[in-house]
Amino acid sequence: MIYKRSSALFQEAKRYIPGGVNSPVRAFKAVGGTPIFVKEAKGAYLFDEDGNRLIDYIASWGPMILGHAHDPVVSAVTERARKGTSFGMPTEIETDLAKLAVEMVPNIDKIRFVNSGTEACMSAVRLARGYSGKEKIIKFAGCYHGHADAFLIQAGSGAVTFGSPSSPGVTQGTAKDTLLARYNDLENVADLMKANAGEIAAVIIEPVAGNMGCIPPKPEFIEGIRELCSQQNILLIFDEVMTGFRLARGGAQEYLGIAADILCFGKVIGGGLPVGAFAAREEIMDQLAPDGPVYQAGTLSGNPLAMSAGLAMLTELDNNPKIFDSLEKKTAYLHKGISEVLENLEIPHQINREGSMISVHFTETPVVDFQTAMAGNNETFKRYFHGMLRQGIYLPPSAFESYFLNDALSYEDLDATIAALGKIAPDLK
Ligand code: KE4
Repeated sequence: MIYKRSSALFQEAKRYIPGGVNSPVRAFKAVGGTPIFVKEAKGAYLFDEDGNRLIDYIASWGPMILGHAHDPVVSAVTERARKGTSFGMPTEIETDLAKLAVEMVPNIDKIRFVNSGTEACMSAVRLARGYSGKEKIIKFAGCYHGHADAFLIQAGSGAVTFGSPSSPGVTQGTAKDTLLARYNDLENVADLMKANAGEIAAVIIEPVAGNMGCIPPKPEFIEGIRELCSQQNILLIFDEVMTGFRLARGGAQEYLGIAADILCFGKVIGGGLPVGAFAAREEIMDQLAPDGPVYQAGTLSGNPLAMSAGLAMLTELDNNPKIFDSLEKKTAYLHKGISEVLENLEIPHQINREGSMISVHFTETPVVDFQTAMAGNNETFKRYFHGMLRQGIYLPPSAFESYFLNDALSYEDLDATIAALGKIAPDLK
């Protein structure tokens, strides 16, 4: 593997773009080295600027669930672009995508499109506060809901505490309204609710966490939160930016069999173009401007070009519901293969998997929350990441990310991935 051109492009990018990237996780800070610049992609393969072909396990961090440059999506976008890309006026295609999403996702009557998962989650929290008249929210350490101020909060000292800003620029004023809980610890959530009775507008959670690596909810955890929220008149927000249209046709609500009050989407719903969305039952969504008092807006929200990609993507998924099972089977196959290689070499590891989300952690301890995810051996992870990259396998460049399989991956690709691990695993001991 040579990365000469990627390295040169990265140097030039750093002259004009902070850190040389438009999103920090792409910069390889967690694993070292310089990021790979992609020239193009098709199906399960990335083709980088140095002519290397890489088997892709991030799928643009989720959106490319059917593989890159999926023909029906490409044709829809190409055709639509010829008619104009954005008008700042309503178009029929927005209603077409809204109707399909409402059909596919349980417990929602209406949906509002925005331009990213961050916007979706940020708007969902404002809506929850506006609808309930309460100001505090509970989020979970290690869960990521985008870079809005209310979410960039780390736990202070102690197990149950008010958050403190985890980024300069986030004010104490904002932080005081974000309470932090531990994922998979229901008692912790109940304690927080008790200590802030009557003040909590919503709990926002990744129903299957993907930003600490993949962390499945323990049995009864999400159900328990659902019950607590219902008993205490707190809205439950499922951040389904990752899980939506990936874990099942109806996302995590269908997969887990639990109803949330407000849903956030991103990634897959845009088919690779910038689309986020938030949705709920009518009495909540009708609080939104222009009919309701809760303001939310966006110049490019629902633009027909992005809608055409999202509509093509969701139509493909809706017409081929077997894809969810196919993806789950491929992920289970990969899980088994990786586990066998690492077991045989007695390399301490945990593999977390839920549907087509999976992650590998180099630690003896089960990874069930942010703290146990942090305990993973990052030096081993770095060797794992770069070893696999040299073998032509592109994994997420951080131990705190989930892999996202795409259905263009063949079993030969999965075998090649497992064989690559077999080659580099002795270096991980
Ligand atoms: P965006 O604003 O990046 O579209 O979505 C924010 C977001 C919200 N909720 C969840 C559960 C998410 O995973 C994300 C974004 N995911 C990261 C990957 N961990 C995006 C990659 C990046 O930041 O470049």
